[in-house]
Amino acid sequence: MVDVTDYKCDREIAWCPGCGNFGILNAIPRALAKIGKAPHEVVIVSGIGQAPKLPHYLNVNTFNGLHGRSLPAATAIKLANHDLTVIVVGGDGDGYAEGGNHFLHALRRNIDITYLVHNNQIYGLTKGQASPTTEPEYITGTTPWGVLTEPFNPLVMAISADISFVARSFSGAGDHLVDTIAEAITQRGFSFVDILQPCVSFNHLNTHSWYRERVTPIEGHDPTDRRAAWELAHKWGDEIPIGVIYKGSRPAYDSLVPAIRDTPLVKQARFEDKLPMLNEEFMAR
Ligand SMILES: Cc1ncc(C[n+]2csc(CCOP(=O)(O)OP(=O)(O)O)c2C)c(N)n1
Ligand code: SF4
Repeated sequence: MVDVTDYKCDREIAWCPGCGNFGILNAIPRALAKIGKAPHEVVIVSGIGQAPKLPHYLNVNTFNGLHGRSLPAATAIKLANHDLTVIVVGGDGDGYAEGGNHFLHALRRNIDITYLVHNNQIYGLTKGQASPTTEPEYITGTTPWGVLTEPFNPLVMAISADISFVARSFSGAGDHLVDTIAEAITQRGFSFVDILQPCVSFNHLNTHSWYRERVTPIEGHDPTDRRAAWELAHKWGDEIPIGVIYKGSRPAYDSLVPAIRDTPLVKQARFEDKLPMLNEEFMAR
C-alpha cells in the first residue's frame, strides 16, 4: 500500500513563500499514492527553472537535465524501460520557448509519458522576463512596451496533434489537481496537463485571486469530441475552464516500435552478449 509519506523528503525548499509550485508539489505524491505507484516505479524528469526543482523535493528517481530538454530525456527513459512511470515537470518557458521544438515532437510521437507544465506565464527563475504565455501588454524587463504578441496556446497545439490526454488545472485547485494528475498518469500515450501556477514574486497580474476568480471546472463535456475540445481550449478571460479537455485515440509510440514492443531495452540481451553472434554472421558473408 503506497502512502504519500513514501515520497516525503526533508530537503530545504528554495521557492518563495506563497509560490504556486507548492500546490503542485503537494498534489503529485497524492496522485501517485491514489493510483498505488511507489517511488521506485516512478521517474520525474525536469530541466531548469523554478518548476524543475520539484523532483529535488521528493523521494523519487530523478533525471535533471538542460533547460528545455526534459522531453527527449524522458522519451529515452520510457523507451528503454516502459515499465517505469515517467513524469516530466517544467515551466512555460522551459516547455513552450526553449523546449518548444521538443514539445512539438513529443506531441507528434504520442509517447507514453505525463507532462505537467507549471504555467505561471512568466520566467520565474531568471526574475520575471516574458514567456510565450505572458498576457498581451504585460510589462516586463524584456517587454518594456508591454508584450506585443498573442500568447501561445499549448492546449490547442496538443488537441491538434491528437494526443491521448489534454487537461488544464490550477495549482490551488486541491482535489481537482490531484484527480487530474492521477488520470493523466493512468492514461496510455502522451498526457499533457497545463497547470496554472501563480508566481507571486514576478507575475503581479495572474495572481492566486486572479486565477481563483476565473477557473471554472468543466461540466457536461465529452472529451472525445475534438471540435468541442478545440472550442474549450480557446476559452480564456473571465472564465477559464479547468478539467479534462481532450482524449485522443492514437496508439502510444512504444507500442509501434517492433524492437521494443514486447520487451523493453533494459530486459533485452546486452549488446556485448550479442557480439559473438553478430561477428559470426558478418564473417560468414
Ligand atoms: C538554453 C538556455 N537558455 C536560457 C537559460 C536561462 N534560463 C534558466 S531558467 C529560465 C527561465 C525559466 O522560466 P520557466 O521555464 O517559465 O520556469 P519557472 O522558473 O517560471 O518555473 C531561463 C531563461 C538556460 N539555462 N538555458
Ligand atoms: S520566483 Fe515565482 S516561481 Fe519562483 S519560487 Fe518565487 S514565486 Fe515561485
